[in-house]
Amino acid sequence: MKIHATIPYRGQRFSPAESLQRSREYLKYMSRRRSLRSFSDKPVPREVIENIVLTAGAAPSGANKQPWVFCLVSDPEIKHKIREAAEKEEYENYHQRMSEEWLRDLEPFGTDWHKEFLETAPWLIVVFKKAYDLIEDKRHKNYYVNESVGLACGFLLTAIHQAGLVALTHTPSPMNFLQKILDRPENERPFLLIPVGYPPPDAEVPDISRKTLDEIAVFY
Ligand code: IYR
Repeated sequence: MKIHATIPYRGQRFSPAESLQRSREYLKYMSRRRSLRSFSDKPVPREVIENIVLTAGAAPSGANKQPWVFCLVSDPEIKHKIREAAEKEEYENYHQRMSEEWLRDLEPFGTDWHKEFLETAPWLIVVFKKAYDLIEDKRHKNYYVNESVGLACGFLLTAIHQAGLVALTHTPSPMNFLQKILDRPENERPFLLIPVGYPPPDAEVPDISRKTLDEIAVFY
């Protein structure tokens, strides 16, 4: 068994006072991140998207298997196909598959089956999880795949915010149409569909609040 060689840790080091200051600033900065359901069609340079994806790829993963693939769609024809397929599923969801309670919970957000943003946003990032690796037709195990890919998506969202872009974590359901349209192999399963772009000039977001520390934290 070969053990990894080690290298010095390159993270920055701070005093407790600096940590306090930095944590406050980051909280303020991240608190302004919001999901948007409309996008400007202003182009986003490809290298910005590349950097965002590489940031996502820096997330931790089970046994460092990095069980993710990011499909980056700017082709209008493919976006159109994705929109059509997503709206078909969402129409069924809103008209019969979602429970009364679910529809009531969503009512304040004013969502419906129309997904215009899937064509307006200059980029669609379609995140796939690799249930297992396929190397030369041989299956290799991946571990904690949902946790790992969820973490990568978190990194992705912070990188999107940092670049002054906005996104929506969209989950059309079921979403196996993405595997077909993007011609992905059978070990890859769609995880999230994330339109990315600049916010439109007149962007509005729901006036919602976040839970307090008391509601989300328990100290022991
Ligand atoms: N996937 C549907 C419904 C939907 C579900 C939840 I939970 C949301 O937070 C938002 C929407 C849609 O995208 O409209």
